[in-house]
Amino acid sequence: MGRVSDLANHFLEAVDQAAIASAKWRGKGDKMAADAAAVEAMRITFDNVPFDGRVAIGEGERDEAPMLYIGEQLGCEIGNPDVAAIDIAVDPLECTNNCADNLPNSIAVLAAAPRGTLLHAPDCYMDKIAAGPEMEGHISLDGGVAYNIEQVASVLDKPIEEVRIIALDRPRHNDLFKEVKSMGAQLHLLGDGDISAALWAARPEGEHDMLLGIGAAPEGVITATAIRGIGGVFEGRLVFRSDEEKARAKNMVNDDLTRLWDAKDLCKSEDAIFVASGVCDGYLPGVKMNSNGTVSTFSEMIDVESKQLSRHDRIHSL
Ligand code: VTB
Repeated sequence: MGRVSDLANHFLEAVDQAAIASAKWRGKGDKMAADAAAVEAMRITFDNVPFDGRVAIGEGERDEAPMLYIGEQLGCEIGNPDVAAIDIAVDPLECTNNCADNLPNSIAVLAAAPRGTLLHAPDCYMDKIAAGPEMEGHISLDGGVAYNIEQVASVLDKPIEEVRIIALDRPRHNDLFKEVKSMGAQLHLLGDGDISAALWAARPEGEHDMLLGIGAAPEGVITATAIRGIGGVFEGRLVFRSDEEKARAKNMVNDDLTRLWDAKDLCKSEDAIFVASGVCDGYLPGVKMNSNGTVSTFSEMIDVESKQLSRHDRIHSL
């Protein structure tokens, strides 16, 4: 039985191909076409991967998505008991809006882990907190905004005025913004892309100390996998916009509707991989179309077990 990490290069290829396909749609104002191109490129790549794969988090339910729908089987060894049975949480184009408008931080991204070890997160919101390894055991969503900011200041030994919070720029965060400002901490607002933002907050070279606020739940699972690998804090709690959303979630997470999930609850295995490839410059450099007809991609891989983060600059011939 193989391990997920044995297939790491295939996963890298899948995100690189998705990035290349969607990059052709940068700045054309058509986010649906950009997303569809990424999905198709990723789907084709998976067809040749020697694994028994399944989409745990994808483009939606089967009737909403022609490809990479939840439960879809992937790979060229489906059902073979001698190969690894793997679940994939995929966002073929994270920040579709930004790709359509050629703005920063659009990435093709996925997490892979043994079958059954990634939470089948419902398509709802998630309240999130993320920060670097030094904050482990010192912050929690349950602590509240003021407590968490004070803890960052205390653990990182700096004044509250220098604590840097990143959050999605959404009206639903107005109370959060008021609280951060009333404490005197720095607030950095982000149009889209809270996977990148959480990783900035968790990494020492990032320009933010903590991510706070509500984003999409499926992306929370992908983020949790990455943070398990690089170390740091990630917690999330599902947020529902309607009773219908809540009822759908109940089928997926049983009675855990109000549960506080940490990174190890969302990605339960050490044998997990996170890969991302830049589409538009930002968290990662975007795809470059070279003058000789080749294409350069810039991706990153995080291996949860070895705790290795590696950068991959690759040249593809079309
Ligand atoms: C956020 C953002 C993502 O979804 O999670 C968002 O980080 C959900 O929030 O990049 P809104 O409904 O307010 O946009 C994305 O935009 C796409 O996954």
